[in-house]
This record gives sequence, C-alpha cells and structure tokens, in this order.
Amino acid sequence: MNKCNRFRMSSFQIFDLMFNQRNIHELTCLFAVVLLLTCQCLADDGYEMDDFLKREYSLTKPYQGLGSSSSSYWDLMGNAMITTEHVRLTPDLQSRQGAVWSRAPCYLRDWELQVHFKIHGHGKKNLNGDGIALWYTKERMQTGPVFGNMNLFTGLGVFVDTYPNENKNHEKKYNPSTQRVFPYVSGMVGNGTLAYEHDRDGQSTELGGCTALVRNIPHDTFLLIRYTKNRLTIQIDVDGKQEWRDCLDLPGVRLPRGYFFGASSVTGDLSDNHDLISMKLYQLTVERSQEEEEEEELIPSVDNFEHLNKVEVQEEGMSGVQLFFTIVFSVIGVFVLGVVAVVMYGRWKENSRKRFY
Ligand SMILES: [Ca+2]
Repeated sequence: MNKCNRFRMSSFQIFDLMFNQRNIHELTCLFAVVLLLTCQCLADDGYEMDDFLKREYSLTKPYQGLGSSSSSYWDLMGNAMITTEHVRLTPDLQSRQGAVWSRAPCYLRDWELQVHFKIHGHGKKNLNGDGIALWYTKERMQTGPVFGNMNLFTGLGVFVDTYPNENKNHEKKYNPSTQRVFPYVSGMVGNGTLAYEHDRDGQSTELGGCTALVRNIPHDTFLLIRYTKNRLTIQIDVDGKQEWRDCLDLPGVRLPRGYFFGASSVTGDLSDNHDLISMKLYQLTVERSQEEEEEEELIPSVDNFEHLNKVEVQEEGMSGVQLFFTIVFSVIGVFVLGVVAVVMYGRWKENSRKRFY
C-alpha cells in the first residue's frame, strides 16, 4: 500500500481519535498529522482525495457467491477456485488454466487497480510457471495461449511472467543487453491484430517492464495499474518495504471505455499456485479540459509504438570456429577454381594448336 492508501484506510481511525480527545494540545497535534498526510498525499499522487473504491469492479474477501450467484460481480473460469483466503487461479499442478472476469464493463475514465497476489509452489527457480496476467479488454471469458486467455486480444494486458520461455528458445539470438531477468512484469496494448509471442515472453510487443522477484516470498506482494489521462503506470510492491516501485510509466496510451477487468493464469509442464487475494478498483478524479472530456477512443493504441519497440534481434554472428572454416574453405574453393581454370585454359590452347596444324 502506498502512503495515500494507508492514509485512506487509517483516516477514519484518526478522525475517530480526534473526536474522542478532550485535551486541546492532543487535538491540535492530531489535526496537524491529518493535514500533513493530506498534503503529502496530494503532492505524491497529484490527485484529489475523492477517489474511491468501486465495488462492482473489485474482488475482495469474503468471496461469497463469487462466480455462482447471480448477484456476483465476477465470473470464474476453468480451474479457478475459491477458498476463504484467496481465489486460486491455478493450483501447483501441470496443465491447469483459470480466470476471473468482471461481469460489468467499466466506463470510468481514470482508474487505479490494486492487485494483491501470491505466487508460490514446490518447483525450484525457473522450474515453475507460467505466471498471472491482468486484463482490461473488450473480450472476456476466452481461453487461449496468453496466460490462459486468448491471443489477439483488444485492450490492456499486464503480465507477471515467472517463466523465461525466450531464454530457453532463443538464447543466442538476443542481445544480452535486452535480455530480461525473470520473474518479469510487463505491459502490452493489443488492438485485436497484434499477437503476443509466447515463445519470446511478449518481448516484441511489450511497452516496458521490470524484474520482480515475486515467487515464494514470505511477505505480501502487490501490483498497481493506474490509467489516467492516457497515462499508463505500473508499480509493484514486492520487496516487503510497503512502498511502490516504478515498473512502467508511459503517456500516450489510449484505451477505450466499456472493457472488462479480468485475471488469468496457466500452468504447463511447470506449475505454481497462482492466488489472487484481492483486486481493488479505485475511481480517480482528475481535472480535464472540455476537449479531453469529449475525447473518446475507439481502438486501443499507444502513441509512437514503433519507437518503443526496442527489440534488437542480433544478426546471428559467426563463432570463431565457424569463421576459421569459412576462410579455409573459401581459400580451398578459390584454389580449386584457379586450378580448373588453368587446366581448361591449357586444354583449350592445346586444342587450338592441334586445329592449327
Ligand atoms: Ca513466459
């Protein structure tokens, strides 16, 4: 939780305290604390304080009736199951797939999604998979190869990828400077035709990301996705320090309204427990000009996406041995050609001499 969220939670307690104080000095002190926290909050986030939790897009304990009751805001899919402590998208077993999808499309312009999750299992490092994906998409309740969800999706996908497929399949093709350390968190905006490349962990379509050691750790792990005024921010709190760390911050991200929130997960040969403890959606209040207010996106896009795409696939360079043999065979080739040419020239000369006699 960041400072503001902690404040948001504790503000009621503080006010409660204030009204119970009879001593004017204590009251003044408390008032100063409240004022300070409010100022810090506004300075840090740049938002008004009247952002609030939207129940219809949030998934919180107790998960009563989730997925089954008609009054539930969410649907469950595949192997996803509910306990009192979490929504388990997949258990630590091979070839499982599970998801939760919000039933109501979201028409908020500015929002912040806080996800409390836990990834844990018996597999050793790099012998586990595949991770969790969080979604804000036009489509819902689909199955496919992108963390259990469909490919060619329309909207936003944020991936907590715990297995480096790319390192396994393409190790020598990639420049080490662009190689990512896993588990890796990244974001992608799909327009319905852009494909997530599973074998490359979506590197060719990622908007940015960061390494996040999220697996088998004793403290709580959180991820935050904020979308406000076309700016997409991803932050993580996975180090047990109770503070947000920047992972991605990108302006020019255009997401239409009316899409669905969801989360999905998949296991293959390798597995993990992928648990969601909560997904909390806050509506954010930000100032907009009349022009910005009227702006309506139809297709998800990212300004200057081509320039963001930093993937440099290195030309497969020759190794020393390959170079040596190439030179040797080239020299032999040139020598053989030379000999053939000399012999043929000799014969031709002899033939023409014979004809002459
Ligand atoms: Ca992967």
